[in-house]
Amino acid sequence: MAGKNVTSLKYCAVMRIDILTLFPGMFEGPLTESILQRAREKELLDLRFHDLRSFGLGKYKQIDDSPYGGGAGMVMRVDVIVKAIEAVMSEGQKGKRGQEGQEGPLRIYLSPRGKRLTQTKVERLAKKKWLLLLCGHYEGIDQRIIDGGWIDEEISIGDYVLTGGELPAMVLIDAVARQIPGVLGKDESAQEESFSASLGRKREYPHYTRPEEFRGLTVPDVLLSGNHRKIGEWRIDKIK
Ligand code: 4FV
Repeated sequence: MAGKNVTSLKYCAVMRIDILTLFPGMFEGPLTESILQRAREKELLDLRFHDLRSFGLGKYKQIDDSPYGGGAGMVMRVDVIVKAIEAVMSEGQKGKRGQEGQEGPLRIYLSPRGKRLTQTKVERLAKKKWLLLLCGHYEGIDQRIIDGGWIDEEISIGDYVLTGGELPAMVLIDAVARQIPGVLGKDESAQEESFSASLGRKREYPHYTRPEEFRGLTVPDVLLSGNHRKIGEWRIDKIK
Protein backbone atom coordinates (compact mmCIF):
# COMPACT_ATOMS: atom_id res chain seq x y z
CA MET A 1 0.00 0.00 0.00
CA ALA A 2 2.39 2.63 -1.32
CA GLY A 3 2.33 6.03 0.42
CA LYS A 4 -0.30 5.13 2.97
CA ASN A 5 1.43 3.01 5.64
CA VAL A 6 -1.50 1.63 7.45
CA THR A 7 -0.38 -1.46 9.27
CA SER A 8 2.15 0.00 11.69
CA LEU A 9 -0.44 1.84 13.77
CA LYS A 10 0.25 1.78 17.53
CA TYR A 11 -1.91 -0.36 19.77
CA CYS A 12 -4.08 2.48 21.06
CA ALA A 13 -6.53 2.32 18.15
CA VAL A 14 -10.10 2.04 19.32
CA MET A 15 -10.79 -0.90 17.05
CA ARG A 16 -8.43 -3.42 15.48
CA ILE A 17 -9.63 -5.44 12.49
CA ASP A 18 -7.54 -8.24 11.01
CA ILE A 19 -8.53 -9.26 7.47
CA LEU A 20 -7.59 -12.71 6.13
CA THR A 21 -7.77 -12.60 2.35
CA LEU A 22 -6.23 -14.01 -0.83
CA PHE A 23 -6.39 -10.51 -2.36
CA PRO A 24 -5.15 -7.84 0.08
CA GLY A 25 -4.77 -5.47 -2.90
CA MET A 26 -8.56 -5.37 -3.33
CA PHE A 27 -8.77 -3.25 -0.18
CA GLU A 28 -6.62 -0.55 -1.76
CA GLY A 29 -8.89 2.37 -2.46
CA PRO A 30 -12.10 1.74 -0.48
CA LEU A 31 -10.18 1.67 2.83
CA THR A 32 -7.48 4.20 1.95
CA GLU A 33 -9.66 7.18 1.06
CA SER A 34 -11.91 9.69 2.79
CA ILE A 35 -13.45 8.96 6.19
CA LEU A 36 -11.88 5.52 6.63
CA GLN A 37 -8.36 6.73 5.81
CA ARG A 38 -8.83 9.65 8.20
CA ALA A 39 -9.97 7.21 10.92
CA ARG A 40 -6.78 5.20 10.39
CA GLU A 41 -4.61 8.30 10.52
CA LYS A 42 -6.43 9.38 13.71
CA GLU A 43 -5.60 5.87 15.05
CA LEU A 44 -9.27 5.16 15.69
CA LEU A 45 -9.09 2.18 13.34
CA ASP A 46 -6.19 -0.33 13.07
CA LEU A 47 -6.58 -2.45 9.94
CA ARG A 48 -4.18 -5.36 9.33
CA PHE A 49 -4.17 -7.46 6.17
CA HIS A 50 -2.98 -11.07 6.11
CA ASP A 51 -2.42 -12.84 2.77
CA LEU A 52 -3.83 -16.37 3.07
CA ARG A 53 -1.46 -17.49 0.31
CA SER A 54 1.41 -17.07 2.78
CA PHE A 55 -0.14 -19.89 4.83
CA GLY A 56 -0.44 -22.17 1.77
CA LEU A 57 1.05 -25.66 1.57
CA GLY A 58 4.13 -26.73 -0.34
CA LYS A 59 6.03 -25.14 -3.19
CA TYR A 60 2.84 -23.80 -4.76
CA LYS A 61 1.37 -22.47 -1.51
CA GLN A 62 -1.79 -24.53 -2.06
CA ILE A 63 -4.76 -23.20 -0.06
CA ASP A 64 -7.71 -25.01 -1.68
CA ASP A 65 -8.66 -28.46 -2.90
CA SER A 66 -11.41 -30.31 -4.75
CA PRO A 67 -14.64 -30.92 -2.78
CA TYR A 68 -15.23 -34.27 -1.12
CA GLY A 69 -18.31 -35.83 -2.66
CA GLY A 70 -17.43 -34.26 -6.01
CA GLY A 71 -18.96 -31.18 -7.61
CA ALA A 72 -17.63 -28.09 -9.33
CA GLY A 73 -15.22 -25.58 -7.89
CA MET A 74 -12.67 -25.73 -5.11
CA VAL A 75 -12.92 -25.46 -1.30
CA MET A 76 -10.50 -23.63 1.01
CA ARG A 77 -8.62 -26.11 3.22
CA VAL A 78 -9.25 -26.36 6.99
CA ASP A 79 -5.56 -26.82 7.86
CA VAL A 80 -4.49 -23.68 5.95
CA ILE A 81 -7.27 -21.41 7.25
CA VAL A 82 -6.96 -22.57 10.88
CA LYS A 83 -3.20 -21.96 10.76
CA ALA A 84 -3.88 -18.40 9.55
CA ILE A 85 -6.57 -17.69 12.18
CA GLU A 86 -4.41 -19.04 15.03
CA ALA A 87 -1.39 -17.06 13.80
CA VAL A 88 -3.35 -13.79 13.98
CA MET A 89 -4.81 -14.69 17.38
CA SER A 90 -1.42 -15.55 18.91
CA GLU A 91 0.19 -12.50 17.27
CA GLY A 92 -2.51 -10.31 18.80
CA GLN A 93 -2.09 -11.85 22.22
CA LYS A 94 1.55 -10.75 22.26
CA GLY A 95 2.40 -7.15 23.27
CA LYS A 96 0.30 -4.54 25.04
CA ARG A 97 -3.08 -5.98 23.99
CA GLY A 98 -2.22 -9.36 25.54
CA GLN A 99 -1.16 -7.81 28.85
CA GLU A 100 -4.55 -6.14 29.30
CA GLY A 101 -6.03 -9.63 29.13
CA GLN A 102 -7.72 -8.48 26.01
CA GLU A 103 -9.98 -11.30 24.94
CA GLY A 104 -9.36 -12.66 21.45
CA PRO A 105 -10.97 -11.24 18.35
CA LEU A 106 -14.59 -11.81 17.34
CA ARG A 107 -13.98 -14.08 14.32
CA ILE A 108 -16.37 -13.47 11.43
CA TYR A 109 -16.71 -15.43 8.17
CA LEU A 110 -18.49 -13.51 5.40
CA SER A 111 -20.76 -15.87 3.49
CA PRO A 112 -24.23 -16.08 1.90
CA ARG A 113 -25.07 -18.76 4.55
CA GLY A 114 -24.59 -16.17 7.31
CA LYS A 115 -27.06 -14.07 9.28
CA ARG A 116 -27.88 -10.85 7.42
CA LEU A 117 -25.83 -7.76 8.33
CA THR A 118 -28.19 -5.09 9.77
CA GLN A 119 -27.65 -1.67 11.41
CA THR A 120 -28.44 -3.28 14.77
CA LYS A 121 -25.72 -5.87 14.18
CA VAL A 122 -23.34 -3.15 12.95
CA GLU A 123 -23.84 -1.18 16.19
CA ARG A 124 -23.15 -4.32 18.24
CA LEU A 125 -19.96 -5.08 16.30
CA ALA A 126 -18.82 -1.46 16.69
CA LYS A 127 -18.64 -1.97 20.45
CA LYS A 128 -15.99 -4.69 20.01
CA LYS A 129 -12.26 -3.88 20.34
CA TRP A 130 -11.02 -6.54 17.94
CA LEU A 131 -12.54 -8.22 14.87
CA LEU A 132 -11.07 -10.88 12.58
CA LEU A 133 -12.68 -11.12 9.13
CA LEU A 134 -12.19 -14.23 6.97
CA CYS A 135 -12.78 -13.65 3.24
CA GLY A 136 -13.73 -16.80 1.36
CA HIS A 137 -13.29 -17.54 -2.35
CA TYR A 138 -14.23 -20.32 -4.78
CA GLU A 139 -17.04 -22.48 -3.36
CA GLY A 140 -16.16 -21.37 0.18
CA ILE A 141 -14.37 -22.89 3.18
CA ASP A 142 -14.26 -26.40 4.73
CA GLN A 143 -17.22 -26.53 7.17
CA ARG A 144 -14.96 -27.87 9.94
CA ILE A 145 -13.46 -24.37 10.26
CA ILE A 146 -16.89 -23.27 11.55
CA ASP A 147 -18.00 -26.47 13.32
CA GLY A 148 -14.54 -26.77 14.94
CA GLY A 149 -15.04 -23.41 16.65
CA TRP A 150 -12.57 -21.17 14.79
CA ILE A 151 -15.38 -18.91 13.58
CA ASP A 152 -17.75 -17.12 16.01
CA GLU A 153 -20.21 -15.63 13.50
CA GLU A 154 -21.16 -16.14 9.85
CA ILE A 155 -22.48 -12.89 8.30
CA SER A 156 -24.06 -12.24 4.90
CA ILE A 157 -24.53 -8.86 3.24
CA GLY A 158 -27.32 -10.16 1.03
CA ASP A 159 -28.92 -13.08 -0.81
CA TYR A 160 -26.72 -13.07 -3.90
CA VAL A 161 -23.39 -14.79 -4.66
CA LEU A 162 -20.18 -12.80 -5.07
CA THR A 163 -16.76 -13.94 -6.31
CA GLY A 164 -15.28 -13.51 -2.84
CA GLY A 165 -15.76 -12.25 0.71
CA GLU A 166 -13.61 -9.13 0.18
CA LEU A 167 -16.42 -6.76 -0.86
CA PRO A 168 -18.66 -7.94 2.02
CA ALA A 169 -15.70 -7.38 4.38
CA MET A 170 -15.29 -3.81 3.08
CA VAL A 171 -19.02 -3.18 3.51
CA LEU A 172 -18.87 -4.40 7.11
CA ILE A 173 -15.71 -2.37 7.90
CA ASP A 174 -17.25 0.81 6.42
CA ALA A 175 -20.56 0.40 8.29
CA VAL A 176 -18.85 -0.46 11.61
CA ALA A 177 -16.18 2.26 11.37
CA ARG A 178 -18.86 4.96 11.07
CA GLN A 179 -20.16 3.93 14.49
CA ILE A 180 -16.77 4.42 16.20
CA PRO A 181 -16.87 7.69 18.20
CA GLY A 182 -14.71 10.31 16.49
CA VAL A 183 -14.71 8.70 13.04
CA LEU A 184 -17.53 10.83 11.68
CA GLY A 185 -16.76 14.54 11.89
CA LYS A 186 -19.20 16.84 13.76
CA ASP A 187 -21.09 17.62 10.52
CA GLU A 188 -21.51 13.94 9.82
CA SER A 189 -23.90 12.24 12.20
CA ALA A 190 -24.66 8.56 12.63
CA GLN A 191 -27.51 9.55 14.92
CA GLU A 192 -30.50 10.51 12.84
CA GLU A 193 -30.07 8.26 9.84
CA SER A 194 -31.78 5.30 8.19
CA PHE A 195 -32.18 2.27 10.42
CA SER A 196 -30.76 4.11 13.44
CA ALA A 197 -32.43 3.58 16.82
CA SER A 198 -33.50 7.25 16.90
CA LEU A 199 -35.56 6.67 13.75
CA GLY A 200 -37.01 3.45 15.08
CA ARG A 201 -34.84 1.48 12.61
CA LYS A 202 -36.87 3.00 9.78
CA ARG A 203 -35.68 4.72 6.58
CA GLU A 204 -34.83 8.39 7.11
CA TYR A 205 -36.69 11.37 5.61
CA PRO A 206 -35.64 12.85 2.22
CA HIS A 207 -32.99 15.58 2.04
CA TYR A 208 -32.84 18.84 0.05
CA THR A 209 -30.20 21.56 -0.44
CA ARG A 210 -29.45 24.53 -2.77
CA PRO A 211 -30.53 25.45 -5.41
CA GLU A 212 -34.06 26.18 -4.11
CA GLU A 213 -35.50 25.60 -7.63
CA PHE A 214 -34.10 23.33 -10.33
CA ARG A 215 -35.82 23.02 -13.69
CA GLY A 216 -39.14 23.67 -12.03
CA LEU A 217 -38.46 21.26 -9.18
CA THR A 218 -38.81 23.07 -5.84
CA VAL A 219 -38.04 22.35 -2.18
CA PRO A 220 -40.98 21.62 0.19
CA ASP A 221 -42.02 25.04 1.64
CA VAL A 222 -41.96 23.75 5.24
CA LEU A 223 -38.18 23.22 4.95
CA LEU A 224 -37.75 26.89 3.98
CA SER A 225 -40.07 28.09 6.78
CA GLY A 226 -37.56 28.07 9.60
CA ASN A 227 -40.37 26.63 11.75
CA HIS A 228 -38.43 23.76 13.34
CA ARG A 229 -41.48 22.22 15.01
CA LYS A 230 -43.26 21.97 11.66
CA ILE A 231 -40.02 20.76 10.00
CA GLY A 232 -39.69 18.08 12.67
CA GLU A 233 -43.31 16.97 12.14
CA TRP A 234 -42.81 16.89 8.34
CA ARG A 235 -39.67 14.77 8.73
CA ILE A 236 -41.33 12.33 11.13
CA ASP A 237 -44.15 12.00 8.64
CA LYS A 238 -41.61 11.19 5.88
CA ILE A 239 -39.85 8.46 7.88
CA LYS A 240 -40.97 5.10 6.44
C1 4FV B 1 -21.17 -13.30 0.39
C2 4FV B 1 -22.41 -12.66 0.59
C3 4FV B 1 -20.76 -14.04 -0.81
C4 4FV B 1 -19.74 -16.93 -1.85
C5 4FV B 1 -18.72 -17.83 -2.47
C6 4FV B 1 -17.66 -15.83 -1.70
C7 4FV B 1 -19.12 -15.57 -1.83
C8 4FV B 1 -17.41 -17.13 -2.39
N1 4FV B 1 -20.42 -13.13 1.49
N2 4FV B 1 -22.35 -12.08 1.84
N3 4FV B 1 -23.44 -12.57 -0.25
N4 4FV B 1 -19.60 -14.74 -0.71
O1 4FV B 1 -21.47 -14.04 -1.81
O2 4FV B 1 -21.17 -12.38 2.35
O3 4FV B 1 -16.55 -17.91 -1.59
